[in-house]
Parts: sequence; structure tokens; C-alpha cells
Amino acid sequence: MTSLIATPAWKALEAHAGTVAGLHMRDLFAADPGRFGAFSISLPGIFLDYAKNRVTADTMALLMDLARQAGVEEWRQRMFSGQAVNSTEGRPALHVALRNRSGRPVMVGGIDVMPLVCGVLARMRDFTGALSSGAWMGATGKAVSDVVSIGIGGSHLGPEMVCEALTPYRKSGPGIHFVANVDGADIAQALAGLDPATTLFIVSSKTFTTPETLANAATARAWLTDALGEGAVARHFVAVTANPGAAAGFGIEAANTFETWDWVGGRYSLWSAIGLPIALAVGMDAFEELLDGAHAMDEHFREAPLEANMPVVMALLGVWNSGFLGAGSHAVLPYDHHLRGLPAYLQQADMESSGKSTTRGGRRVDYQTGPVLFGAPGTPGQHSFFQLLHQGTRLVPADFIAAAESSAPMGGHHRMLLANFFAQTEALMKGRTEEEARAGLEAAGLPPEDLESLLPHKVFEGNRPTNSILVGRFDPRTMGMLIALYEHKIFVQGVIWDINSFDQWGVELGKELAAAILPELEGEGPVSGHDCSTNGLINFYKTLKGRAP
Ligand code: G6Q
Repeated sequence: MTSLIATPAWKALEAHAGTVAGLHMRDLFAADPGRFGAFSISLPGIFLDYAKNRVTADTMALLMDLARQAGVEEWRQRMFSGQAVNSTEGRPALHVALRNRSGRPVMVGGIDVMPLVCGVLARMRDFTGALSSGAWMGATGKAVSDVVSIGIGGSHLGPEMVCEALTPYRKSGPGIHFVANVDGADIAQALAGLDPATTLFIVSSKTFTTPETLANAATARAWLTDALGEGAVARHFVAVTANPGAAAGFGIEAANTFETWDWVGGRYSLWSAIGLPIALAVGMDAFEELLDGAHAMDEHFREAPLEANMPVVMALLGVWNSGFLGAGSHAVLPYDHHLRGLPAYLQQADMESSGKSTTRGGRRVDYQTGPVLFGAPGTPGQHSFFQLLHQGTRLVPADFIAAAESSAPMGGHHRMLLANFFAQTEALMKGRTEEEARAGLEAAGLPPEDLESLLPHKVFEGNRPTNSILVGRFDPRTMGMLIALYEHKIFVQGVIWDINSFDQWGVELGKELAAAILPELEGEGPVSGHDCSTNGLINFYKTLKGRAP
């Protein structure tokens, strides 16, 4: 099959990129006062301004050609109709079914999965109600005061991020804690101060074979049973899994096991019972509003023409920035304290999905795929790594994300926050010319020799691409829209790059090697079966542990 970069649409973009290379966004704005209107998309609840990108109308038209050539519309249809778009694992990727509020059936292998999805949602509603009302009691008859969610990767990052993002919508009810790391410090910290008699554990693991999660679950179980005996497990453990047999083997009853399915990818699973901690934190009504928001974005993604399709446009800008402007990274900058976990969440969503170098057909790609995603909340980021965004040698496209309304109105804080939000994208776009810098230094009364030496440092090239995403407020619905927006952006990029966004084979090798090394750490004597660095490190560790090799 022809490589992406040999296709007509890519070649046309390559030729076009030469003409855009010399353009500065300042000039594009000066030439077209309607640029904001032309390069923005407004949906009920969420707004995207992408005018501050190094694109013209021609660029966007050529990018749309690329999307059509790559078959974005057909792939979108395949995903929504339950075809096995996760080709290397032979599965559909049907996170959209989890928030399908349309009443339309979603078929997997000839079976409508919507009754299953709705059934689990109903069970989640019963469970969260019982827990918050105190009807669910622990083994000693006490109500639950704390819930500890044990899971890792896709079974952790989404629930934790959304719980944090929806802090203003927190219902009174049990405290929610998360344990992901196999480092014992994580669970030790979570359990410190908790009372076994009033603590409930959710073991979230699609496979129920993940070593970190099973180790943490075993430690939690021992902590509980040491205090309350084996019989307590039934009242203090629930599971979310696609492997109920393994959960039963652990001692979790079928009645306390919430089902998820192999057609839901881990990093796309917060909409399933994996989101149980979210439902506990904000209540089932708010959890369903989160699903409603995601569904609204799904409907937009399904139906809007590519030109006016928010995820498609964001995806194409990402392809443009990496494929034609040489950007190797992408910053996500939420101007909202409660969204501080969003970059870490998107790191998994994006980098595990797009960190691939093999096409669907098994060929090594000869172009760049997913960028390194990073980020931090504004304004702390401005006092840290933004220097590189403004004046570094690398081009770092960025998404700025903010809400018009604060969830914590405190004097003028929100206006200050938003002033920074607006100012940063303006500064990144405009930069500061030598003339402007000179005028500023002259106005400051700098002596000529100091002025000349300082001048080069005061110049900002500008022309740095940014998207601005603005919502009314970060409520459950807009959070659902925002997350689904990024999910579909990632999917569209995967289609264009001809990679499978839904597998993650790259995480396997390290897991296998760790399993082989684990017994070696316990064994006597030096190890010699690895490269000399790994042998040396393990043997030095043994020395440090007081076990001479
Ligand atoms: C995500 C990945 C991965 C997964 C974890 C946890 O898409 O598949 O991050 O979520 O490895 O897996 P389990 O839920 O099976 O424990």
C-alpha cells in the first residue's frame, strides 16, 4: 500500500507548506479581519478558536482532502457501527456505546449491547444510592465512610481526573481515594487513617490480571481481613471487570461485580462502570450528564461535515503541525485548577493511542505519528516551561482550555486567570518584533549600549500555533464533551496516520522483563543473564540491600 506521504493529498500539502512557511500569523490576521469567524467552531456548550494556527483557507481545504483521502468518514462509520477497528486485537472500540443516549441499538457480533450498558448503569445507580444513603453496610454494620479505588492506567487515570475536575459538584458521601502505583507508598498513604470497618474497595481491572492492581488488591484485602476476618471481604470489596471469574477467585461475589466488556478500551473506559468512583463522587445523575455531554460530542462528530467538525479540525491541525511544521510535541494547558489532571489523562489517551510506528498493514511508517504530549495548569505553567514555548528553538503547539465562569469565584481571581489565558495565545501568535522591543527599551530609558545588548533577548518570534477551547463552565456535561472531543481527535489522527489507535503492544515488553526479573531480585548470588548494564544495576541493588552478589 502507498505510504501516506506518497499520496496526492499529502504531496499537495507538502507543496502548499512551502508557500505557508514564510507567512506570519500577524500578517494573516492583518489581511483578514474575519479570520476568527472563519477559523472557529461553536457548539452548544463548547467553543474552539483555531485562528491562531499557521494555516490559510487553502491549508484547511487541503487538510480536508487528506481526511477524505484517508477515509475518515468511512472509519468513523466503522467505529460507530461496531466493526473491529481495533484490528490487532480483533475488537470493536465502542466507548461511544457506553454513552449512547439516542435509543439506537449498537450491535456487537449480531447482539445489541445497549441493554447490557443500560443494565450496568442501573446497577451503578442502585449501588451509589445504597452507599450514599448508608443502606450498604460493612461487615460490622457501619456505613461506608471511604472508598478506595484500586486500578491502574485506563482503570485509574480517567476516574481520578474526572473526580478532581468535578470537585465543585462533589456530593456529600464517602471520601474517594485512588491507588494505582505498585510502590507500597501509594496504598500505605491511601489507607493511613482509614478504618477497615467503614472502608470499601473498588478493584477496577478489565482483565483482572494486572500485577500492580492485584498486588494492591491483595494488600488491601490483608489489611481488611487482619482487622475484620475473611468474612468481611463480601461487604468491603466490589469489582469492575470483564473477567468476573477472576474477581470471584479473589473473593468478590458476582452480586458485587460490575461488568465491563472487551470492546471497551481501558483508556476509553471511564464511561463504563470503571467510572464508578465518579458516580460515587458526584452522584449518578451527574455521571449521566457526563455521558450526555460525551454523547452530544459523539453526535457532532458523527454528523457534522468535516469542515465544521471540531474533533476532525483539531486532528488535522495536529497532523499539519507535526507533519509539515515539524512539531514533535503538544502542550495541553487547562486554565482551571480542577483540570490539573487533564494533561496526565491525555498523556495516556493520546500517547498510548498514537505512539505507534507500524501501519495497520504492518509497514514501518516513514512519517511522524503522535507527538509528546505534556502540560500543566495555567498560570503555574507560565512561570515554568512557557519560556520554551515563547522563545525556545522548538515549535510547541498548544491547546489552551478555560471556562468563562469560575467554580470558585474569589474576588478578581477568575478575571486575572482569564486575562492570562487570552494574553498567552496572543503573545504566542504576535510575538514582539525588534522595533517593538527597541521602542519598549527606549521608553524604559535604557542607555544605548545596554539597549543593544538586551535587544535580541527581548524579541519574540511569535507565530506559535495555539487552539483556544472555551466553555461556559466545567460541569459534568462540558467535561463529557471535552473528553470525547479529544478521544475523537485521537481517532481521526490514527486514521490519517494509518495506525491502530486502540492497541498498546508497546507496554508489553517491559512487563515481560519485569516478570522475569522479579524472582531474580529474591534469588541468591549475582545475576548474569542480562546486558552488563542491567546485570550491574541488579547486582549493585543487591549490594545496597546488604546481599553481596
Ligand atoms: C489502556 C490500557 C491500560 C490498561 C491498564 C489496566 O488503554 O489498556 O492502561 O487500562 O493496563 O488494565 P486492567 O484494567 O486490565 O487492569
